[in-house]
Amino acid sequence: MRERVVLKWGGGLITEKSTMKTVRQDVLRDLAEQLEQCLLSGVDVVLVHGAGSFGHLKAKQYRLAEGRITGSAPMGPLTQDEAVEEVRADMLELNAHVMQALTERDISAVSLPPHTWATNTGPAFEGDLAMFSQAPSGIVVVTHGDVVACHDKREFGILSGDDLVLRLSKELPDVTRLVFAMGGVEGVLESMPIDDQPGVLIEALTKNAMFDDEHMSEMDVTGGIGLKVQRGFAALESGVEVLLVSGEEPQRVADACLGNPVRGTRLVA
Ligand code: IP8
Repeated sequence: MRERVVLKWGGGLITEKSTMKTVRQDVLRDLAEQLEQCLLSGVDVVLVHGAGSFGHLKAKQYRLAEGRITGSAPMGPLTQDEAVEEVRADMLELNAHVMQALTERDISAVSLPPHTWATNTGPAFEGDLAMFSQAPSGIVVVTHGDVVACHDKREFGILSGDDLVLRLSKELPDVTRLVFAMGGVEGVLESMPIDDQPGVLIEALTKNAMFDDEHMSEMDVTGGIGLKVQRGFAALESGVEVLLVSGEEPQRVADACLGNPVRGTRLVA
């Protein structure tokens, strides 16, 4: 039985976060090459990607994480319903870039966008995860953060890729590792980078340790690094190794996925 890794490509890594719908093609190409290495080394990968500037900016403007809002002043030229449709379409467009990068490395992959199979938000979202383990070995199943329907009065909400990776890590058979590939940092930092000083990397992070919970709430509708750490500890408790590494430095994502020594943050019990 091949081992399986759940890998998240952060939205802030694969897109220019503050410029609407801008893909970092060179980063995508490099990440796809590292993913290919994992497959060739006998490790199956379930890939989840974030939204970056294809999701957060519009979702923020139209307050989609809060669900249906009635009686407020217009939030822009679109209605909330139109914004839901546009963000879903934008996420499909980003997903198409991800799939294209995989195809260019001859990686066979299948995409399962959450608005077609998941409802409700947070770690207890509903949806059949069995589909993710039914793909033959060597095929990468891909999903992503999305706007999903909710069963309560919110009607819709944002399902983060960080909630998807937790549930996939816990519920799919044979998952040994959960790897978060991030942009702009080498892992979890003790304190904010100041001027040209990079900030101090925490190599082993315990649950109660303090860290720099950088969250660009003016841009992000989900939880930033704090959410990754929280979901990471929940995955660790079910016996999965959890690493947070830079997706911008050569080889680190592949090393993390393959269990090789790597610079980054490892969560420890
Ligand atoms: O970037 C957010 O997913 P995340 C999804 O994985 C949207 O938290 C549509 C903003």
